[in-house]
Amino acid sequence: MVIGLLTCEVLENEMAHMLAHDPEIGKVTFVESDPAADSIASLKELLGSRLRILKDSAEFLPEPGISVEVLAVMLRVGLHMDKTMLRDGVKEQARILDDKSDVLMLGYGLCGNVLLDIEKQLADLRCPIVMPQNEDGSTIDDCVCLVLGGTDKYLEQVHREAGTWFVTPGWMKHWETLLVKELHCPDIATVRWVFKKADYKRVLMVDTGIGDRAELRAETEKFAETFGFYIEETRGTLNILERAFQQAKGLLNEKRKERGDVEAREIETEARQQDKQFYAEGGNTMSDKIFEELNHAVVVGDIDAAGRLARQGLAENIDPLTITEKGLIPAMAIVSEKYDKKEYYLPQMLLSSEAFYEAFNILKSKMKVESKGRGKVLIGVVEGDVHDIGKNLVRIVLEANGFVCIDMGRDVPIEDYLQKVLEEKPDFLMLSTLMTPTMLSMKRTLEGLVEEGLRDQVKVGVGGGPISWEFCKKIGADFYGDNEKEALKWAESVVGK
Ligand code: B12
Repeated sequence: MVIGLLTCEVLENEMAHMLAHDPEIGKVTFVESDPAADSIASLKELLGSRLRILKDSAEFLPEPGISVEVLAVMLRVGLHMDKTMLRDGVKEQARILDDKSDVLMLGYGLCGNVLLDIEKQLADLRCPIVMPQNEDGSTIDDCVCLVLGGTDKYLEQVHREAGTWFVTPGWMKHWETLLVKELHCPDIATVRWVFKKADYKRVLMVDTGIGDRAELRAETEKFAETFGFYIEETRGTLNILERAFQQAKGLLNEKRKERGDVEAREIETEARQQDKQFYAEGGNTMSDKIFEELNHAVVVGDIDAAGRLARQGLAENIDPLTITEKGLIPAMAIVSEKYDKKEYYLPQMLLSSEAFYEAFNILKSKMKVESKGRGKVLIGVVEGDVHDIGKNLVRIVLEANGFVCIDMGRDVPIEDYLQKVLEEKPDFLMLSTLMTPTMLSMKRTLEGLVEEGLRDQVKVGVGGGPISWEFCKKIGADFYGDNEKEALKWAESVVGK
């Protein structure tokens, strides 16, 4: 009987090691694809005649007389950069493998909750699905968590130093693809700049004991030197991966006994509400040259021009609020749209944000707004997480629309939020996180507010890739927003437009 194994290429070394050292596996068939090329080479060495290579999984036929056979497909690591691509890629390949297998193992974690409920979404498949899990039975967060040994170990490390780049053989091999190609950074200097912006300091080498340790260390040293990080090492584990594979084999045995089709269940549809046209279109017809040029400067990320044009506008006695409304807000809407359409990537987004603030800070100093503006917002990324691009975008849009924002930054300890709520008495507390392990910090911040008797004083909004309305309600927050426009819409509805 057949275990269909669908895995990300970042785990190729771990998978190859696991398959090669399991004596129960009679045959491993690898479907040839770009990402699989290297693993095939190392598997050939490890598996010898137990390895078979096919061009297409459609050609696969199980070999008679073999009790455990593996049909493996590897997907490229670059899918991680785009939520829809990753979800669709995994779903599509799982469906193909389902046809040829008895049990499916997904060599993936929640990956920022992109694969949360994937079993439900694939409920119509014949095969039961197994994914690597923490000891408590929850799905593992991601490949880093998998080799570290669980969410607790991940949190321990990010709380020690949030600005950590985790290194496994897979991450080390693919860092250039991920950081240069997929993030669309033109060169290493831009990657260095992205890391610097996020305050990265440490590279943590996770040694699982497989592969060539000296080679991994040498590569890690090169990486650390390139980006000016210090290196630490920690012991990793393959236990979680192996446990999942044992579970898949267990299910194979059960199936062998039962042999019967899995009842088809309804596929749960994605219910993400797409925001409609939000920004007023009429406001975008720029007659004034300064507005037009300022918009252009922000869109192309020309920091100097943005500052110069803001000053020029003030010198021509144009109201700073009008300059913001006509020269900056439409620009950020364009940037956001370009990002959604994949015309822009992170470096461009960061540059446009900087150009925005260059102009906005000049204008802000001349604005006659009440000290609280339309409302006071305390905003930050939760403890343990340094992903801050999304939070910055939310802040920009709120500030540009007259809200006063106190930016707490990233990796912010819970006590700091509580202290600031007490001191500043904001109308809103907006919390962001991009990683599933640090969703716990979000929950704890809400608990802290309740414990300190501060919960009723402030409306709490939450957001970031893995967050959902369900989670928002579970932790007792008031609002969840999928993007900066929703955040603004909510804040406006609370304060009354
Ligand atoms: C860019 C990025 C990075 C950059 C971060 C640069 C920076 N300054 O932020 C770099 C390359 C440095 C990086 C590092 C790492 N990353 Co990273 N990264 C990403 C990536 C590709 C995009 C995130 C992003 O900026 N998106 C663009 C912004 C505009 O979107 P956004 O953040 O979602 O924000 C919008 C909404 O969510 C919402 N929103 C956000 N906050 C809030 C708040 C409120 C209140 C509201 C209402 C709305 C709201 O509005 C925003 C604007 O529209 C994601 C994958 C993905 N597609 O999300 C992975 C991802 C987050 N990273 C991931 C990982 C694993 C890592 C590393 C651990 C890798 C490693 N080997 O070390 C490290 C992190 C270490 C650490 N300690 O934090 C995983 C996390 C998995 C998990 N465990 O949950 C992800 C999900 C990739 C994946 N699919 O596996 N990363």
